[in-house]
Order: sequence, then C-alpha cells, then structure tokens
Amino acid sequence: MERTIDQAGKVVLRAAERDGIGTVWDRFEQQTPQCGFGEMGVCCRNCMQGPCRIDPFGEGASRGTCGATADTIVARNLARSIAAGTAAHAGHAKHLAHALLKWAEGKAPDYPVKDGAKLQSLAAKLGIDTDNKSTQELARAVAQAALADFSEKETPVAWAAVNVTQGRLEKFLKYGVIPTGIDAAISEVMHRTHYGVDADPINLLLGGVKCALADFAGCHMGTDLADVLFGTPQPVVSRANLGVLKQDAVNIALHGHNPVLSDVIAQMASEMNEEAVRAGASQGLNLVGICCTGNEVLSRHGIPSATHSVSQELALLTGAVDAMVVDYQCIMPSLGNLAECLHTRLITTMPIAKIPGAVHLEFKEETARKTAKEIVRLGIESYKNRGSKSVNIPPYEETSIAGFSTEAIVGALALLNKDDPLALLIDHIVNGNIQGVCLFAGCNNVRVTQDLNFVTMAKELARQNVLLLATGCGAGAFARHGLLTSAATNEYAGFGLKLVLTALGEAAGLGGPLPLVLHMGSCVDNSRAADVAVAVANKLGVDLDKLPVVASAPEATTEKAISIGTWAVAAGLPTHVGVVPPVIGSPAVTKVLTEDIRDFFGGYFIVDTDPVSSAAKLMEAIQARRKGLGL
Ligand code: NFS
Ligand code: SF4
Repeated sequence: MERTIDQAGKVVLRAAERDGIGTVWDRFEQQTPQCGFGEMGVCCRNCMQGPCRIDPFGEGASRGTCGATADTIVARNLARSIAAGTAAHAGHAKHLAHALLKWAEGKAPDYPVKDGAKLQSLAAKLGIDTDNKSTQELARAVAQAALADFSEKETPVAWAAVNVTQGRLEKFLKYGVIPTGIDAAISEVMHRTHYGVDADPINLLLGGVKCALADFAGCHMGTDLADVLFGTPQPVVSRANLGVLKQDAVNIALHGHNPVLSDVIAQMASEMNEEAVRAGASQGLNLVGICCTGNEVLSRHGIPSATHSVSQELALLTGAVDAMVVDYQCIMPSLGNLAECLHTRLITTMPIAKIPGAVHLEFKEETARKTAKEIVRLGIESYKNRGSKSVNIPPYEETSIAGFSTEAIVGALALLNKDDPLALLIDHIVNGNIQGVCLFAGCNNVRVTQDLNFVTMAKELARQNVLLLATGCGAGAFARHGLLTSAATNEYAGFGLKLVLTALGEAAGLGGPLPLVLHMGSCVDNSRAADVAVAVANKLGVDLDKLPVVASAPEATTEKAISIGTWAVAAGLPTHVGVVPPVIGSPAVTKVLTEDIRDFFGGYFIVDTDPVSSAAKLMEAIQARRKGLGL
C-alpha cells in the first residue's frame, strides 16, 4: 500500500528511508498483524479478572469472566471512546472559558474580547440579559454560563440545547440523551461502563449518544469562545504543505489545538521578526501550523499550514523546523524522540501534556505574551544551532483559501441576496444546482493511503454537484492537494455547483469561483457546519434528518472523531467512516449503529473503506433525502 499521495510527503519519506529513520508508517508495520480481538472491539480490560476476549466466530468463549457478552463489551468500549473524545473537547472549551473569565476579572490582560458582536449574540442566545452591560460584565456572564455547563445540574447543557432545532431537542429529551452537564456526562459513561454496571448494549449506546451530545456542546463552546476572544474567521488566502517552510527563516511550527496558546504567539510574530533577522535568518520569523492549531491560526491570521495529522513527523524530518510548540491532543509522542535527534526544540506548554525529549515551558494565561515571547526566543536560539545541517524542504505548496465561518458563509450569500441570504442557498438546493451538502471531517489514519480517501471522495461528490465543507485535518488534506482554490472549482465542480460558486466568488471580488471545498476551521468547528444545517432546517421548517446533508470522516483516527461522528448521527446525518471502527465483533451493535439508530435519530453510520463506493453511498443518501423533501 502506498503511504501517501502527497508529493511533499513522498520526498521526505524517501529521505527518511535512505537515512534509516522510522516514522509512524514503519512503526505501524511493526504492529501488524494487529490483534483481531482488539480490532473487532471484543477485548475487555475493565477489571482485574481480565483481560477477557470473546471469540467472534463462536468457537471459543462467548462471555467474559463476569458474563459480559460481545455486545456488552463492544458497546462499553465504544461509550468509553466517546467519553475520552468528549473529555478532550471539553478540556479545550473549559480552557477558553477560563481565559475569558480571567480577562473579565482583570487577571489575564492579554485576552481582550476581540469580537464584541459575537459575545453579544452569544449572550443573547444563552438568555443572558445584555442590557447596559459592559464587555467585561458580559464576558464574565458568558464565561460563567460556560463553566456552569460542565457540572451536573437540573437543566440541559445550554450549549447543546440552544444550538439544535426544536425538533432535535424534543427527540433528545424523549430518548433521555440530553446531557445535564458536560463533565457529568463523561463521568456517567465511566460509571456505567465500570465493572458490573450497565450490561444492556442499547442502553449503553444511548449513554454514548448522551455523552456525544456533551461533546457537541464542548465543540460548539470551543468555537464560540475562540471567536469571541480571537475573532470570527473571514475568508483568507494562504498556502499549505511542507513547502511553506523556509530555508533562511526561523521556522516555528504551532501544533496541537487550542488558540489560547497559538493565537497569542501568532499575535507576537511581527514583533519578533527583527530578532530572528538579527540571529541571522534573512527571511525572519516564519510561523507555520500543524493539525487543528494550524487551522485556528490559518483561519484567523492566514498562517500557512505545514502539514497535518499522520505526517506531522515529516515536518521535523525536513530539518527546517527550529521549534515546534505544542499544547495538547494529536501530538505524537514520537516527536520528542525525533527532536532529540535533530536540532529542533520541541516545546511542551501544558501541565497535562509533557513529552519525553521536549523542553517544558509552562504557559499561563496571566502571563501569556511574556511566555509566548520566551517560546519564540527558544525557537530563535534553536535556529542558531541549526548551523550548516542540511535542510530538505520539498518544493510543494498550494494556495489555500480558508476562514469560512458560518458568519462568512452567510456573508457571502448576502452579497447576492442581502435580505435573505439563506434563501439563496435553499433555492439552489431546490433547483438542483446544489444536490446536497457534505461535511468532510477528521484525521488521516496510517491505515489509509494518506489523503486518498479525502481527495477521491471530494472529486466524486463535487462532480455530482454536492457542496463540500471541511474541517480539521481533512481540510488540511484538501489544502495540500489544491482543492481549497477557485481553480479546483473550475476543474472538478459539476455544472450547477460551479454556477453557484462562481456567482458567489465573483460577488465577493475573488475574480473566480469560491473554492471547491469551504474550509470551516478546526475539528471543534464542526459546530459551524452544524449551525449552517440548523439554520437551513429552521428556515425550511423541517428537522435536520430531512436535509440532504451528510458527513464523512474517511480517514478517521482519534476518539474525538468517534464522538463527533456520534453526534453527527444523533443530529440526523448519514455519517460515513472510511476505516472500520472496533465494533464489528458485535453484529448486534454494528447493526444498531448502521441501521436501527435511524429509527431513533434519522442519522446512521455508513462504514466503507472504498472511497468511490463510499461517495456513491453518500450520494444515494442525499438523493433519498431530496426525494423525501419532494425534490
Ligand atoms: Ni480532529 Fe484536530 Fe487532526 Fe484528527 Fe487530531 S488534529 S481535533 S482529531 S488528527 S482531525
Ligand atoms: Fe472480563 Fe468482565 Fe472484567 Fe471485562 S469486566 S475484564 S469482561 S471480567
């Protein structure tokens, strides 16, 4: 199997092979064949009488020591994965809430509210009285409302309840899956999956859905508060792929997730440029992004993305990265080891995420700019140590247009229909110029030839006039392959889609169509896509599960991707996953996830590892929805 279809990646991988340096792909090979029990989800380690495993072929044990069946074990494991993903998004959102609160209390002067209008509308949405309140007072009220959403209370999690259609909310209440605390939902899953608690697979799966809705709340809160603190993204032109690294610059890669750290560094960059030049870097300071942090600083500052997800090691292997600054999530431990072998300084910043081989420089909101400066300075010092060591920057980079927040999309539509922007989108869906909408999300996965599923599926769907949205590392995959450009629209969009994107792009002064894929931001920003869908549903007066809107994580990896996929299904979307999740050891659970769950929420999982047939299945789902609407 080819490792990647990305040209830049291929260059660096060839060099690594020549030099005998192992990467994630080599380590994966050493792991194969992987344990079949684990792959199918029928291995349990939830107590010390285990590990237990069920023979999915019915020849060995059909129950664990305690009597748990494959159905129970698979459902328990899945629920735990959702809880872990939710915890990650919750931690991210909570971090932002604390930063906002600290600013409101005068303790973190480096976090002034940047988007007061968003703060206002957010407060209003949450039912907070906005009259005669200063920005500080509003910020404090919103931050407190956010923090109140984490622990158990009598009422639904606000960020879940106010961000869905009324019909969804009623459904969630009916099935008892509306969370009443984000952390409480995580904790409840851990409780019910503990030894000897919940053994009913359906009940466990509903518990998983409840936790996934807490994940939705966490994601949405993450987006909202980041916009308030750092600004709501607007379309921005930048570049992507390893070619954005510069030979004669101090290259600092920002990697991880939370803009609490990375946005402050991005704000400092211009101030520090001179210092980099003085250190001998004629091209000054060059910040580049990796993974979702890359998406955050791309969307708000136009900082180019070097790479994403599975190819993060390759950035270091160019030899050009002087420092890599990380916060948390999706940061491979292998980076520490690699950094030690290179001149690169890997800088960890969060107390919960230290990596052997890294230097740790703790980042606190109270002293954000000061610490950011120290971090950048470490990068400059490290550049001096680069010396004459060889640098191998593959000469590949693509233009990438990003920054399509919900507000930006509505703004673009408003250029053609000021009074009723959404009507324009709906008209084109009704007349068939746009057949439907597909949100691409999630990671790359070493099991899949990197980017192959993303690119193949996008081209298939675009040809059939499906409007494409993307977030996370998926958006990064499209960026690397030039699909976030007007040129890609001209080349790959079907007739109707091209017509619409061209009209919008020209109205926006792009001199060509909007990009083939609209980059909506990081993984928490899947909430932005949900907002678009909710707005369209409300306008049409139907619920989300009637819309010709689908989602796909064709190369998913993380537990966060599992929680997002689960809330997408609960939101009513047919949701494709291009790697086989560890559930197939229970045919019953597999059937619930791919079929029966539809009777509850309208959404369901489509599991298919072939990108062409996956696109066909999503197209079929879109057509079925259109038919349901009488289109
Ligand atoms: Ni999403 Fe972002 Fe990327 Fe996957 Fe990781 S960075 S939060 S989880 S790997 S898309
Ligand atoms: Fe085995 Fe049951 Fe313990 Fe799991 S909880 S390890 S199935 S005894």
